[in-house]
Amino acid sequence: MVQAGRFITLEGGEGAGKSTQTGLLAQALCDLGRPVLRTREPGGSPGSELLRGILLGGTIEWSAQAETLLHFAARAEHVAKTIRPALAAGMWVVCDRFYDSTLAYQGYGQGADLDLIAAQIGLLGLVPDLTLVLNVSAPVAAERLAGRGGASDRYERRDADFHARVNEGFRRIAAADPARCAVVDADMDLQTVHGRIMRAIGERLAV
Ligand code: T5A
Repeated sequence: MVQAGRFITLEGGEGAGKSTQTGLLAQALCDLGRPVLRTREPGGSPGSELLRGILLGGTIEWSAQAETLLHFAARAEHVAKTIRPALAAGMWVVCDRFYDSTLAYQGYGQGADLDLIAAQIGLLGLVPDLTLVLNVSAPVAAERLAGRGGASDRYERRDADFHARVNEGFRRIAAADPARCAVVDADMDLQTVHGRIMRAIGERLAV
């Protein structure tokens, strides 16, 4: 019989180091002999990657409600085509961002109706087993993003007040659901943060 898979999401503001930590976590789980699927949002399936291009690029300033629904359209496709089949096959799915990002960015950041987002989450019908919320201070995040270089996307170009609201949103989300969310201090070096993530996984999921 195929064992049930696990669904782990990583969340946080810009420069928190989610993408890097998603990679380290996926590798560590592989090393422990788990079948792992690493994925990301927006994206993670062909249709969702198409919507990612629309959401991150371009010059259209969507209404907060339209932007919320575009993220959920991408997510519905990602869940149906990638995440659910992997979980059904017993895989550990490690996902860089999920619905908490819509709550934080479109809800707390852009002012979209939080009840509308909650309704979309309900329709999705998939809750992560564990959400790691990476918490980084603004100066450290700014230094990392400057060090990384490259072109900024539509969200990174928003002002400091927007990013402060997003970070406050993540704090509220984690505080409201401590059974699902583990807050990880992400200001330290890569391996220290990775160690904290592995400790949180060990405490909350049987690895
Ligand atoms: N979005 C997404 C919404 O608005 N609503 C939604 O519903 C969803 C799903 C996605 C954007 O879409 C928005 C949020 C985002 O703005 P993205 O390109 O996927 O865009 O961007 P991010 O998710 O923000 O990912 P980034 O790659 O830009 O940032 P990360 O993942 O936080 O950081 P990472 O790992 O790339 O690291 C950044 C740099 O810092 C270094 C890394 O090497 C890299 O150079 N670094 C560290 N350096 C020192 N010490 C550490 N501990 C470090 N960790 C990382």
